[in-house]
Amino acid sequence: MMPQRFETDSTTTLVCGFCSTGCGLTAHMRDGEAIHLTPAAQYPVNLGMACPKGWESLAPLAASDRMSTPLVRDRSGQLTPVSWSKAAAQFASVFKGIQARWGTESIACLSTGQMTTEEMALLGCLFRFGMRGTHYDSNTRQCMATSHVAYKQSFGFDAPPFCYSDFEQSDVLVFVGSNVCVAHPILWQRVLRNEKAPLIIVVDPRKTETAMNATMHLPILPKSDLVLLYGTARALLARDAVDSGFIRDHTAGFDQFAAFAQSFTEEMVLKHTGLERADFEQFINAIASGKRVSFWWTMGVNQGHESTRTAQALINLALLTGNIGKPGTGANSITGQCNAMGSRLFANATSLLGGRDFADAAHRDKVAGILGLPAAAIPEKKGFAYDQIIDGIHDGSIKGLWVVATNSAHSWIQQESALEALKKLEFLVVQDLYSTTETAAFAHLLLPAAGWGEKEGTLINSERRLGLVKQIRRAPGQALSDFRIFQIIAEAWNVGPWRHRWSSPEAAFELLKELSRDLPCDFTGIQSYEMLDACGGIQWPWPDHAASPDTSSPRPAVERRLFEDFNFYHDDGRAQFVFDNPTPPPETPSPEFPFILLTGRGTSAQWHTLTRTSKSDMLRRLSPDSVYVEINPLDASALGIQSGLKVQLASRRATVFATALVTSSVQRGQLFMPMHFRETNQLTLQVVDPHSRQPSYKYCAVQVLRSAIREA
Ligand SMILES: Nc1nc2c(c(=O)[nH]1)N[C@H]1C(S)=C(S)[C@@H](COP(=O)(O)OP(=O)(O)OC[C@H]3O[C@@H](n4cnc5c(=O)[nH]c(N)nc54)[C@H](O)[C@@H]3O)O[C@H]1N2
Ligand SMILES: Nc1nc2c(c(=O)[nH]1)N[C@H]1C(S)=C(S)[C@@H](COP(=O)(O)OP(=O)(O)OC[C@H]3O[C@@H](n4cnc5c(=O)[nH]c(N)nc54)[C@H](O)[C@@H]3O)O[C@H]1N2
Ligand code: SF4
Ligand SMILES: [Mo]
Repeated sequence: MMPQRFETDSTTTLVCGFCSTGCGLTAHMRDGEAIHLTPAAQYPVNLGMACPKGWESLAPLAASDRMSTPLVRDRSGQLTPVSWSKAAAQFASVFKGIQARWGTESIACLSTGQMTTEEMALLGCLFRFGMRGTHYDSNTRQCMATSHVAYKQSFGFDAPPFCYSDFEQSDVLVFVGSNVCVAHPILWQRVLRNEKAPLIIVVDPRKTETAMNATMHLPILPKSDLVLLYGTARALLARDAVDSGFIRDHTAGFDQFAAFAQSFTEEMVLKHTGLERADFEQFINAIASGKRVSFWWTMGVNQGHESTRTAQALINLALLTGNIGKPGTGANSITGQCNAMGSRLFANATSLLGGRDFADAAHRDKVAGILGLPAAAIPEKKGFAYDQIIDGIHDGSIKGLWVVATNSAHSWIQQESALEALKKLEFLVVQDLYSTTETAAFAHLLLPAAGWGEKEGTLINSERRLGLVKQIRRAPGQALSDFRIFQIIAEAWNVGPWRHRWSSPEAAFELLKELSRDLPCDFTGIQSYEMLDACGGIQWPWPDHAASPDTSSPRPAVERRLFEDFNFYHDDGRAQFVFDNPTPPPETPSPEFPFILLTGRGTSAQWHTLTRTSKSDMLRRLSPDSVYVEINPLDASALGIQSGLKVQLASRRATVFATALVTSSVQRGQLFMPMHFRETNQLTLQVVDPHSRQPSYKYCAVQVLRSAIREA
């Protein structure tokens, strides 16, 4: 059933379901169904703009490979449609059988940053409290785990401090490992609205679209960021270009950090980063003389073998210079998926709901009280991270896996190992929109999910803004919202009466509000979905006591940043300097594998593993149709390679073929492949950061050869 309240509207606004920018899209309705989308002119995020994916969001919903019934794979490998009651009964009996034979810890779940917060919270409770599953992680591990750990250690809570107007109010913007022009094009539009003629500095081994549009590009050698940032701290200290008052009053660990940074001399920085002295000096000058300096980072930082410390090295620079809590400043991690932030707070995977601690009995009691659970139902430990789940399948300790809204067989690092793991499983359940994903090919049971636009709930964007998604289309056949699927599974499993509190997305939202109460993310002041709708989304925090008692419709300011009072979330109110010695990547180039392979986003029209964006004719026309590898002209000519030629690429894991694209946007000795084609992760090596366990997707050693044979 379509929710009554939107049925008669001719237009309605909802938040985009692709990236974390969280643009508002206006759906133009006819007979209760959206027929067209346009960017919402009044929405405070995108101010009337949208990228091609946003405009084309309806196309993936109409694709011919949408699943319309649950499907069970028979012995011959054929998929047969079954009813929801049969599917749910099989789900419960097979997983319970595995737990009975191999122990409760023998099942695992991999979820996503692409569902609503209500859905991911219900899944986290169902899997961890109801099914007693210990090992539960999600694709936000591939993406945001580093920022999560970095902020938690540095600020005391996982709290990206910025709002998007900081792009417009900064006079020096430093983007590290962030290709905003491609990955967050509407945020780049916000940068272009900055009237201060800002310095825009891009730190990236590649001359990306963003670097080409910047004032300055620092083409550092891959994974030399940590040395660069510590060397920058040393140089700022040497010039006394630091905010001593701020450091004294609001930080901890400065003396140790200042002493540590002394060994990162200019010579060392130049040697490790490959930068010119003049460029490094200009970088220091820009930060030292900037009045409002903001530091932004994305996957070039988060995906690395020492990523947490790299993110914290950026946080340290903001703390050193007092660039935090003021307009146009901040140590700002830009998130990736539409609900990465919801996942960080409420997935119930690595931290207990609301960013709490599984090991803390008081936290468990609090959550149990709100959810109507016996406290004993809440486990005292967190489970395996994604890489440990894959390893657990390999070593036989995990036998059953439930994959929800992620395409592991394509996006996980060192793909062969992931594929081998999926093949080994006794039972794999995949819950997706499509039956044709690389991961679905291994599934024993497939559950058809409604997609974005076919269901209701909230998403949290990069600037902590909760926004509403609405049902503007009917899901095909018997496909159901993930929320409804979790309810059906909870019933089939017979998890107990607590499940009745999760009677609808809106009821779940009330639980989330209670779970957020008195935490830094408190949003108890958001009265309803209607209030979110009316305000154009609301950023956390918005506690109920923040609402002014003398107005009948208390509304928060449209954009708010954190730490304006310079009070951080550690018990002493101070932000912490965190640092560590840099280490080399585990696999470096060798005579046999002389190139470093960089990976990342290719175009604004392509989303991840392409299951959604390849369904739009328009987006396909804006995308390259097969895998390519970018190579520097000098390397290409030494190898006799021209643009358009098929080349053979090999790492110690695999050999693949790709079309060469000769371009000076990559440096000598480096190659770049987009992550959107499955060949890329066949080459990568499973290395994770020790603190966040986020994979290092952007560094491995490969060779490239002219190919004698064309790929079949
Ligand atoms: N069109 C589109 N937009 C997207 C997505 C998509 O799939 N398609 N995905 C969304 C998601 S989930 C995410 S997480 C974001 C990702 O957004 P970004 O992180 O901006 O995108 P990437 O291209 O993965 O990586 C950014 C840059 O890191 C650089 N890099 C590689 N190694 C290093 C290094 O050692 N140091 C430094 N400083 N830089 C390095 C790469 O050259 C690349 O240009 O995009 C979001 N937006
Ligand atoms: N080499 C390399 N690999 C990378 C990266 C890189 O930079 N380089 N980046 C990593 C990053 S940052 C990320 S975030 C991951 C992304 O990796 P994935 O999460 O695997 O990528 P998606 O293609 O977004 O997969 C989402 C799946 O969920 C389905 N889906 C969409 N909406 C819904 C829904 O509402 N319900 C359900 N049930 N299903 C839905 C889609 O059809 C799709 O199959 O990739 C990582 N992999
Ligand atoms: S920038 Fe991101 S949120 Fe905005 S329309 Fe594009 S994909 Fe959607
Ligand atoms: Mo991501």
